[in-house]
Amino acid sequence: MKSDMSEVDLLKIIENDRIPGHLAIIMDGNGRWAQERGLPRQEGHRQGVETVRDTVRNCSDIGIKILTLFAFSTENWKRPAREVNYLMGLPEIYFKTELPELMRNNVQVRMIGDFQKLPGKVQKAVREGAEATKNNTGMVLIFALNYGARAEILTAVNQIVNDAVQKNDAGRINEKQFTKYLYTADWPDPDLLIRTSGEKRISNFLLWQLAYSELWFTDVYWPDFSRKHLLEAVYDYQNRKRRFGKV
Ligand code: V0D
Repeated sequence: MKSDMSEVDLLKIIENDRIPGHLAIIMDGNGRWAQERGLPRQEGHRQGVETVRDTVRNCSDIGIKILTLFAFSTENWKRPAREVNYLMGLPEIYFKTELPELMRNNVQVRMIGDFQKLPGKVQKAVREGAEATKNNTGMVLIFALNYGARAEILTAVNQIVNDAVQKNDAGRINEKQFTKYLYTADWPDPDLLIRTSGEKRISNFLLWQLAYSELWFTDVYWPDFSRKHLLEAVYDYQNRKRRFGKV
């Protein structure tokens, strides 16, 4: 089943009880999408927000419980100042247009990443978006913003050391305890990771959490990523056998 995914196929996907509970996406290729059309990179990001809107709706529709979107990495600060500036306006724009539908669809919005180093307007938008949706009980939509997995792991290690020193406790911690120090402490690990735009790398995204996730790559640029591609990825996921290292 590939390019001609029909509504019947969609029903088969949804009736299958293996809908990924947690889907994570690296939304790559906005700049390239724009440049290939002779447009400024910003146009690609603007179009990328439209794809975020469609993807949130589609994921909520098919019963995904947690959707994590990699929106801005700690490396992205190295981009031209104009582009960074444009990106930092997107969370506010997003909530201005999307909040009513997020409420209608019962979506709760959260963020992971180094919050403190984001511009005040981004902090404000995210804080208000999270506050407005905090009682929603449907899909959890997590934006990774100013996020880097190695930094996340190091922050956890430093907190663990701090706690140990404070409690004068040289005991050892296990994996379950470690995960409580990560940004993602409240949620299970991703079942499926999608990366668009042809790169086959993890790029410092959720290194700990992706240990056993299924990975799905597509050459499609993020602005062109549609419901059809989402269903292809989920269909593929449903037909893989996850073993977690067992036989
Ligand atoms: C550009 C493609 C939504 C990826 C999607 C600040 C790169 C569009 C948000 C957003 C970005 C973030 C937090 C939030 C609500 C919305 C966003 C950035 C970039 C970086 F609470 N899209 N989006 N944030 N792009």
